Amino acid sequence: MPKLQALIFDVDGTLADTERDGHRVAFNRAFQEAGLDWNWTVELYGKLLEVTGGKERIKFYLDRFRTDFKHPPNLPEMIANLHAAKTRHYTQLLAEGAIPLRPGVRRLLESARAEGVRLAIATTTTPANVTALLEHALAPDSLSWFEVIAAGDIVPAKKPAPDIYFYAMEKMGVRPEECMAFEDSYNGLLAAKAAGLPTIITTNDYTHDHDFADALLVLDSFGDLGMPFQVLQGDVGWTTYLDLDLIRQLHQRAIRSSSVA
Ligand code: XBP
Ligand code: MG
Repeated sequence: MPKLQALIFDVDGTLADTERDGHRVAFNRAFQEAGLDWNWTVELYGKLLEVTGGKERIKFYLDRFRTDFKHPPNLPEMIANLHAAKTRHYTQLLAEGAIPLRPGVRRLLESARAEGVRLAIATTTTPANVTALLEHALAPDSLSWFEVIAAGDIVPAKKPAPDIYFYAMEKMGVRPEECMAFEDSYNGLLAAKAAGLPTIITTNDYTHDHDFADALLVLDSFGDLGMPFQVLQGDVGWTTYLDLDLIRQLHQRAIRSSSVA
């Protein structure tokens, strides 16, 4: 039976609640700086999250919500410039310590390292954003904790396409049945499942009502000592936080029931 070798983590919404107070704020700062009257409220941003990737999200906003906006001849360049400014604002916010890791994330990553379980990242966000989050919220040297950081435009098709997971697994030389994926959203779950990975979901304010029927387990957080998780779907017995023992149990269960490719 395949053994669990690697944990592959999504970033936004999974390692940290970056969307509402991080990405959204950074987009708005970039729009303001460019003299645009675009303002992404907390509620509107929830709808925009339907599309992953910042550049793709700006395009989606114009197509769906700003049909009045007269496209300049160089729209892709305009979007790329706005997005570069947004990345600058976002990484600045992280450098100021605006976004902490979610409960249990540090504990889980540290225990995986201690036990020699391999780690990787598979995210649609820009690589600079991952670096900023890890260095400021986890540890200055924590980029090196991850064997592969698969991020952003490294693959042309973003989540829900499985490509970013295929990329990470290929770089690590592991098979899907040797991994566990961690996601927070429907698009993320679609990507991981299409890559054949058993997936554990940790929900947040933007994603708690997504369809997670295909997930192995759905939690409201990874939980921690003194900060138990709520189990929204799945069976964990008496466990109150996600640790490697529970992940291994769930992995074996998934393999046995052949619910993964
Ligand atoms: C994350 C995203 C990202 C960020 C913005 O999705 O959708 O687009 O919101 O990042 P996931 P960029 O958590 O599924 O990876 O602006 O750098 O693209
Ligand atoms: Mg996510």
